[in-house]
Amino acid sequence: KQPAPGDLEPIETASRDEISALQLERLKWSVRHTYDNVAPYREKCVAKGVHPDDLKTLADLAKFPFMTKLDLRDHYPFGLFAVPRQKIARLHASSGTTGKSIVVGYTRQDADNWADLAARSLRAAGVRPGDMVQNSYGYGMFTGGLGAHFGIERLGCTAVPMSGGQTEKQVQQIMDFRPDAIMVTPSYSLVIAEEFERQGIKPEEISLKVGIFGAEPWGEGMRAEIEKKLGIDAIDIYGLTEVMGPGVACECIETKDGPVIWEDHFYPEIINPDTGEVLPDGELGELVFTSLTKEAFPVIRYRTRDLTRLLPPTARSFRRMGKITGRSDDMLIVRGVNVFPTQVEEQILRDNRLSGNYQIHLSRDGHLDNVEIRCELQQSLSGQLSAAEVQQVAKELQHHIKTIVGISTKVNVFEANALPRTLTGKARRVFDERPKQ
Ligand code: ADP
Ligand code: K
Repeated sequence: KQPAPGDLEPIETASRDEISALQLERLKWSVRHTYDNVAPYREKCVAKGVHPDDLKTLADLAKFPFMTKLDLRDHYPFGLFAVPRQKIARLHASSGTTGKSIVVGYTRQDADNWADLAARSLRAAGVRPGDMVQNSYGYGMFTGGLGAHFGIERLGCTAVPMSGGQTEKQVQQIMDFRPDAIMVTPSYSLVIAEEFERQGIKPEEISLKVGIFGAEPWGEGMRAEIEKKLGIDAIDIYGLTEVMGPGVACECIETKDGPVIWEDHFYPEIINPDTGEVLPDGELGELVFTSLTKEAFPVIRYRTRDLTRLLPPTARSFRRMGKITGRSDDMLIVRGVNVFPTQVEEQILRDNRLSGNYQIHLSRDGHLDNVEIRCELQQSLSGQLSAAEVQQVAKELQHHIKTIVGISTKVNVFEANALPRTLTGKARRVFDERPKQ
């Protein structure tokens, strides 16, 4: 499955020297652009005593301050944009560390670059112009749906904007339209696979040849299962809203050895999450990205909180990233959706019939994540409400979490003091019983 000559952009097979030279030139522009136009970042630089003139080599980037999700929250919604709002062609949003979401923006040029990189990712996955691609990532404020969509069109493919859910319809459309590829979260792809099985459709009767999976961690075991059940090659795509969206990195079908980072647009570093010190390639730490071309929402040393390592180039001249082994914060990923426990907590605290004590239990039911919220009534209400009234409290909380946090849950409301309390230290809120990838 080697790419045909002329399929690749010259930079994908350039020498490391050429890549480093391009990175340095773009990095100087990006740091200066951010310093000049994003006041909160400039203030951080001034406090640290660094200036864009101090950036003479790629290694000098280590002198500059980090950006984090907290910065996005503190300057919600548009405070970190480097261009006037009128120059923003599109907005997207993702989970912040509290109830508020974080907002990112793209100029026309940024959106164009994103479509190019999503198209490059599809090509790396073996998709070619003229192929049909069913896009089963959710459309909306999430970057997944539209990010993939514009990449499909940019490559010259036929886009099927199916979005998530409606599993029977997903299957019927694949059988009727005969798409060559699918883009979807790995966990949902297995639900689709099971619907094929249920209908007695064999892998060799399914038109799909390749699937491009991301938004949540998945391992080699899951890859083997997806490939067998759907009769396809399963490819890993990585991205995050703050840095762009899907297509920051993508695996190549000829090697399937970890997502290739599109280093001509994103400069990666791995740091020790405790000290912030830069680690050599190959060592496990926190992945940090600096955007090299973004106009509207440039990021300098953005801490992803994803734990992984940088690997040497193989199928392309760019470096690869290893599997994500975990996160250095408490963000949970539920069916591809990012969730912070504090977002759930906020909804519980809004209801004064509930005490603030709660637990989040995560399990895997078949292939999908299941979330159960356990909470308890206020002391003063304990024993006072009928079963129907308690049921109503649960129903309302479930509704608020669904509409505001964006995940489906099962809510169980207990009597006061039913949940164990810890006398010392932090209460244990999250019980994640999902199998490790
Ligand atoms: P996306 O829609 O691409 O998932 P989000 O901003 O909602 O974007 O979530 C980004 C986070 O999702 C990443 O920081 C990472 O934790 C996780 N993620 C995205 N893609 C992958 C992947 N291929 N493997 C593991 N985790 C992933
Ligand atoms: K995600």
